[in-house]
Amino acid sequence: MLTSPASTLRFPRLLLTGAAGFLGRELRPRLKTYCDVLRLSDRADLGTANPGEEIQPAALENKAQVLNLLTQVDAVVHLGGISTEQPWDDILAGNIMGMANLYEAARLKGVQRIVFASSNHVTGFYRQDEVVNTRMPPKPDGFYGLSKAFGEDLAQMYWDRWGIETVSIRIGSSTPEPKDRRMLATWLSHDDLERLVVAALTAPIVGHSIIYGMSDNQTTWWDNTQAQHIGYRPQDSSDVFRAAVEARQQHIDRQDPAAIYQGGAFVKATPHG
Ligand code: NAI
Ligand code: 15L
Repeated sequence: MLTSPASTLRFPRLLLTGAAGFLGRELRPRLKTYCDVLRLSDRADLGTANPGEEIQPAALENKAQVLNLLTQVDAVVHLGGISTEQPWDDILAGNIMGMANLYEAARLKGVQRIVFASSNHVTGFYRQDEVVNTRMPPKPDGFYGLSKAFGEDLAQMYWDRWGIETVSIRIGSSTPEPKDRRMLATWLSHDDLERLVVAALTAPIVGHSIIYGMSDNQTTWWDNTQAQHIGYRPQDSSDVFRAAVEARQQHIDRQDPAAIYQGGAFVKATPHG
């Protein structure tokens, strides 16, 4: 948790999808600071509601459930969906139908701002010796990354046609610490994740903006110059972990696609492992 909140703005009601997941559990107490009521949703168990929380289970592919979910909501932080390379049917349900249901419900219910957890795997087939900016064409490294590219395009269409604003955050690797050499470039601390999500919720005008979710890491493959209007200033860096990570992983196989491409092991992941 941040010692002082990243914004003084308060929303009457925020919706957090994917709230039972890894990042959802991390953001649940943090987002409560920025709203009167935090509506939590997932298809997995969310436990009991704390003060100021309401729990509303939903399957993202269920249009009626998602329509109900968006009732009387001021903004959405959308983390729900498949988060790794999985069989296509699961990705189709959670990330394709789920996104379409979410945005159509937002249109029907008058929700004006969505923060979409996209992924660095939208551009996972760029090489680790390239620096990618947010205007360069996608190069998804699998069906998962492809589904996130679809999500970003859907968000763009709902901005152009219906004026619903989105910040698509291409999250790198948001873990307590960077686990390997790749993550020295892709790491996003949980405190910086909070800063970024709050900046995306509160920036005055965003249209549809894309930003990479990374901390202030010395090594970086991503250029957020085109997203400065979001006002995100990372405060953490993977560099404090560098010596320990390099000591743990001294050898890199330079012929391995996982070491060549930004998506790492995702570039060779199959839905079956
Ligand atoms: P996670 O897999 O732990 O959480 C996703 C949640 O979505 C789960 O609780 C799951 O039950 C729920 N979900 C999946 N399919 C659903 C469906 N059809 N209907 C309703 N709920 C469904 O993933 P994590 O790590 O918490 O990531 C959250 C989001 O951020 C995901 O969208 C992921 O793609 C994205 N992201 C995360 C990164 C990370 O470093 N953790 C990196 C890049 C993107
Ligand atoms: C993602 O998109 C995944 O959701 C997450 O589990 C991490 O593996 C991350 O990318 C990554 O690239 O490290």
